[in-house]
Amino acid sequence: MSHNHHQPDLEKLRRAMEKELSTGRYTHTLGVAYTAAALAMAHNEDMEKAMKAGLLHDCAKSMHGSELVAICEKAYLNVTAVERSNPTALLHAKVGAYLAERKYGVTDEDILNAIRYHTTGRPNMSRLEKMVYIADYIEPGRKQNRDLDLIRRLAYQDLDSTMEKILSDTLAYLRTTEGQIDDMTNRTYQYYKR
Ligand code: DGI
Ligand code: FE
Ligand code: FE
Repeated sequence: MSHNHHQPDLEKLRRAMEKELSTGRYTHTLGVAYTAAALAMAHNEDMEKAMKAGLLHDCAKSMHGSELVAICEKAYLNVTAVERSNPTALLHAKVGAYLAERKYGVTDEDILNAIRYHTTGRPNMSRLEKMVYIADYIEPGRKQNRDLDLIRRLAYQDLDSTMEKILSDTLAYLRTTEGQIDDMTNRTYQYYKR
């Protein structure tokens, strides 16, 4: 079969997300998928994998915190105290990776990790993981984040310094909120800090 037989696959995932997510979250999802694809073009990486990860990255985002915790317990996925304190922010990524595999049939471990680590990042990320993490932050629908124009330009030039900047800004933002900082977020920043 031709190389294009992957396309219906993407179209199927897009329709599934349109059904699953709120209008606003679906619009964000398309923004992340196309931004991840553009980053893949700029960095000579696999565009289709970037689209797939982008389309699925928030697939668990419409679930309630209690539901996210219940899925983790049922699937024997470890839930830390910090994750339990803010499941919507911190568990939708872990559960999203689980659903991407079990419900949406993704087998590629790099795509699953890009979904799993899209909120906190992790040390020594793959290029796909970094592109999805970054696309989530810079997609065209994002307007609040500081220095977005600078970060958007940097993203097409240097993935690692973009990670450093986003993590530094995210940690600064989190310190102004009630939210507990996940140890993984700190570790990712330490890793990418020059
Ligand atoms: O799902 P999105 O809203 O598209 O974006 P996201 O998955 O990157 O992040 C959801 C939120 O999680 C976002 O406001 C940033 C926040 N976040 C990132 N790291 C941490 C965190 N929140 C807490 N409490 N602790 C963290 O370490
Ligand atoms: Fe998310
Ligand atoms: Fe997102």
